[in-house]
Amino acid sequence: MTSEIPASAHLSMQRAAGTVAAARHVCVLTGAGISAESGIPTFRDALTGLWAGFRPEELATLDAFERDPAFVWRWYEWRRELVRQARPNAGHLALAELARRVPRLTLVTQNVDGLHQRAGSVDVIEYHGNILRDRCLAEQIVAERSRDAGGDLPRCASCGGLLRPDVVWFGEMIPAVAMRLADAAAEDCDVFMSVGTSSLVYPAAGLAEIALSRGVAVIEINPNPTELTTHADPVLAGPAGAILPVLLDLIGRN
Ligand code: BV8
Repeated sequence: MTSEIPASAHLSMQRAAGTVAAARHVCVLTGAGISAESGIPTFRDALTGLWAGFRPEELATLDAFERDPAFVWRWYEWRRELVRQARPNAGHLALAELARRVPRLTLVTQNVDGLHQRAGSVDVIEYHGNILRDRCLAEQIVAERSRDAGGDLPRCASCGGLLRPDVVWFGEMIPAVAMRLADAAAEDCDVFMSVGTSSLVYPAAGLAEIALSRGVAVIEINPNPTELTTHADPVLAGPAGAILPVLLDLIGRN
């Protein structure tokens, strides 16, 4: 066990490893916390500097974008640069390896940073989109940037309209396929793991509730208590980058 995991957690870790090792289908939901150790501020920490004082719900919205696209793009370009410089951490890598050790693993992420894919995870369900992709505001499709657009706002190469980041803003629907696949996994899994999320944002946070309603084990990995903590068992209180590799190691010995 690493020093970041208190000795009191050993029993919980063993229980969690046994539950995951015995599962036919593991469903994992990750949030901003799993990317924190890659240097990407968690969603609620991302509002510093120029954007301090804004709540995510105020900035990550279509209204905010339509009101001041340049201001919102500056926030996204700042975050894109952090994502480009980031590397997957031990938590991302452990989940990619775990998928190779259990019969079936569905990975649903609220994160828009693409780090799970860069860690080797496949078929990642990007529940809130991907910050590195552009989407045409008018055509509602992923689009290339026009190279000859003047001004400071990126424009669509095919129609010349405004581009927006290909993420799901507050008040917007989750992409239908992502929603359907994630719901199906929460309905079918034998164990649900909630990793690095405050469990505040819906409908993503509702996935754990589906698993709880079915009576399957819901394991939480988070250094802090969340809305889910009182319902989860076991709760592995610590950073994902420390907990997940140990869990993987214990599973490997099962
Ligand atoms: C919608 C993309 C409706 C953009 C994001 C009930 C049902 C349905 C909707 C609602 C509802 N109640 C309220 C709503 C509305 C809203 C909502 O949930 N609001 C919240 C604030 C109450 N939901 C929506 O608007 C959703 N859409 O409902 O549409 C609709 C219906 C019909 C027709 C049209 C529309 C859309 C929500 C998606 C918003 N987009 N991201 C972008 O990134 O810019 S959400 C955003 O929050 C990120 O994706 C982020 O991942 C996500 C959740 O946050 P967390 O990941 O949990 O991050 P957070 O910072 O909160 O927490 C980090 C955690 O990590 C902490 O717990 C910390 O302790 C932990 N941690 C820190 N370090 C570590 C760690 N853990 C492990 N290891 C570490 N080292």
